[in-house]
Amino acid sequence: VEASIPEPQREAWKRNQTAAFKSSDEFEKEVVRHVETSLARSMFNCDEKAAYSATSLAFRDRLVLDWNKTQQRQTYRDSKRVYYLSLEFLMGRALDNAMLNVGMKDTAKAGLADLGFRIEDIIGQEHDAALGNGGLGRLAACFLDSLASLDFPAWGYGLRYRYGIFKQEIIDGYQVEVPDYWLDFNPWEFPRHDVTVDVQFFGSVKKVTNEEGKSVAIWEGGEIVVAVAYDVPIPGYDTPTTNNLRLWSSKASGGEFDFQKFNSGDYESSVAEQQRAETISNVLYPNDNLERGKELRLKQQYFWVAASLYDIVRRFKKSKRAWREFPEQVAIQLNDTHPTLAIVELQRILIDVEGLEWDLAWEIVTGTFGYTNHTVLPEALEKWPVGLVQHLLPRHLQIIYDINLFFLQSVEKQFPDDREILTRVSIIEESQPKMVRMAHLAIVGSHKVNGVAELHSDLIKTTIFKDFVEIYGPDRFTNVTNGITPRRWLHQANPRLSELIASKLGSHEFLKDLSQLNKLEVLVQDKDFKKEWAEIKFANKVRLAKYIKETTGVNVNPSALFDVQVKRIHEYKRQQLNIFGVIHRYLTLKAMTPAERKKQMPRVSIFGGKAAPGYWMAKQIIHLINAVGSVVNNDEDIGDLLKVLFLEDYNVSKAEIICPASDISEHISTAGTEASGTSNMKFVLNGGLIIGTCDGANIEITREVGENNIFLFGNLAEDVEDLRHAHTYGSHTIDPDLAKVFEEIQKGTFGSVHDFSAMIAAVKDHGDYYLVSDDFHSYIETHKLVDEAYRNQEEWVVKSITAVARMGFFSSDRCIYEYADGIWNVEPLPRRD
Ligand code: 73E
Repeated sequence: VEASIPEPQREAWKRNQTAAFKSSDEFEKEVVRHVETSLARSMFNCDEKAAYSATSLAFRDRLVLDWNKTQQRQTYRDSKRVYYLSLEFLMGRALDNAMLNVGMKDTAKAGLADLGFRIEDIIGQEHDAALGNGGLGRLAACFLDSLASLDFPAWGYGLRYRYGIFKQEIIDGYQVEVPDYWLDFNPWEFPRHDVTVDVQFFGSVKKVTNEEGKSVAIWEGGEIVVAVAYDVPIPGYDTPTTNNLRLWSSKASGGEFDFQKFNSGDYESSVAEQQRAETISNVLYPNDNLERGKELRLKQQYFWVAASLYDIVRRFKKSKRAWREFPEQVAIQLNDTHPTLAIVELQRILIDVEGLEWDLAWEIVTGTFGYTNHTVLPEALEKWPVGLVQHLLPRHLQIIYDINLFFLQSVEKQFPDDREILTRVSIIEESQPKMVRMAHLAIVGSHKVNGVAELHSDLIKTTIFKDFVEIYGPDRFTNVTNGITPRRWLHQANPRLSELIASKLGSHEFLKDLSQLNKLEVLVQDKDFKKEWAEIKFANKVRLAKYIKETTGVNVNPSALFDVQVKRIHEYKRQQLNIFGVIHRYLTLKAMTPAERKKQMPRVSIFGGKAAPGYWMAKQIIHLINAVGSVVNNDEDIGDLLKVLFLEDYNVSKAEIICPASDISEHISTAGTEASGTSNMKFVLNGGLIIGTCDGANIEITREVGENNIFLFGNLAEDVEDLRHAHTYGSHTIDPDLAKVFEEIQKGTFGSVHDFSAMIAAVKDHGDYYLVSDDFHSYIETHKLVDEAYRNQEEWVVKSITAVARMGFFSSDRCIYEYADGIWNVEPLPRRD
């Protein structure tokens, strides 16, 4: 349909084109206009929420102009695009980010002040967009920021959950989950009621012979759920490129409800059908590093994958190119195995709908997809019962079996004498019930598989995917070490540090080329610079102390050493090791004379993070932290020497306050379990040092910042297996200091002996799978080194500056260049003025 305006009328359009505001006066005009028209309010009822809404709408208008132009340019140039498929996008707040990325925060600040508002209060009104659990979802958000900032033609595809990750409340020391209804007022999304896709579920497959005598499959019957697109503009930093994040929402195919059923008196069933359809995009599964195999989760996956692929294929077909060119125009990255059905869906579209031959279709499919693995934890590896897939997606199961057949045939040819390898690599696990192994399907259907840090990428090649390295050779496997966007995690979260750096480097260019931070290193001798550096850290700690006071009522001394562990609660991340260490510190302090105590370094131990609602042990860990806090924080012998806090509802916007305020942060997973970690990078980039194990990206952080600027401890990944074996089959002795900690807990010092007994038993009686006891001694000793190092403030600041100067590698911009080069084969598409 021709919708474009005819030539003679275009002059009028050009004359009337919307212009973005350029001054604070123009910005104010826009805000007032939005208050008065979009919100139908006036200066007599404009609260902070309304001012936030109007400010966001003013910025949204700006973004939309750039967004439209970017999309027009990308369509016109028709170069290769990247599609990032992720079930999670942990975006956090958008307004502050939009203001900074378009370079208009100062303008807005002045304008808002003139209208009677403080910009921080306005920014603080926004509800986080929390469509993710943790690192995997936040990584997707950082990648979107980098893709736009580097001018790549790229789209994100995800689900528009009505409920994001739950809000955490702590009641009597226990986690309580409250639904996160975040869509009340969301100015950042554009419903596209005209962009819909019908997604089919259930039904059956019929084989028929077509006119050419070819047997073709017809998938028929079942039910249709409609996917509606909601688009979110993603502004790049210091560039007009504004990319698109498309989130799908589900609705019943009958529209509001089925009128026929309604008229025939079957009102209830028509409403029920609508509700069933809407359920699909209703809620984010709150599990991090855990797959529970729920049917609705598989429905979510297919719904989102089918809608996204339909959209991508539709866009490709507009270019009228030959199908073989598809991989030259389209790169699709699978963020973990969650979107693996996309491989099967594209094969289905090509053979069943477009009539391509299997081999050509399969070449196109494998040329298109890349797969990122994020975890080796067995409980997180996705498997779906064959019966469930058969029921929900009968045609897809057939295609999976065919993919597997051709794959196993080729493996058999390659290794004719090895029957075992076929069982090991098969996409179908011959268990009771049979399962589809999604990681195997993802590897077979992609041209590149990558891990997210060097150790992790090596581990997958030598453990879970070892056979596939034999089959495909090492080149199919690669590493892209994770990164973070310096725009949000330095410039936005720590404006004073960002400005100090900019003043020394002469510009803000480092925000687009983080390697420039290395020019700071010569300044470690500059007294004034060091003083200012330390002052900024202190000011950030004062800000956090104020937040702690407001939210917990506890006074903390900002001069104390702030020790932070904020991340999802998981046994492998070992918050239990941390809290046992805190108890050890408490007991040590209690055993001292007042004179000895005076010589100790004051500590504030800060915890935060959510436990999956069904993860009982993680919830007990939260409970113990809170229980220890209420004893220690009220102990007069201890005073400021030790405070223990659990900060409720850790999320992206809270991380922006917490990261800049840490002196030391903890990244202490059992070696070989944390694929990368990304908060380690955020803390170091903000001038905090870290205590960590030789795991994930900690190892590369050490390589970059130098061993003197990080506190490493604990057993190495290569020794874990033997240690575990020894726990189970040898004699298992518990570290004596840890044993004392256990005794104290069991005495009831922190209440609830019963509640905490399982945590102790996991170490003492159940094989200490996470090596808490093995690492306890070196953990405690390393904390002593931290205390000692912190006494020498002069030296500490040198370490802090040196580490920041060497963090350039961990920008997510570097990741995007590596993906673009090594996996996607795409180039940026900057504006040509
Ligand atoms: O080490 C982190 C990594 O930094 C890893 O645990 C996390 O991904 C981060 C980004 O690469 C991760 N999350 C999940 N798997 N790995 C996961 C699995 C299932 C559901 C939700 C999240």
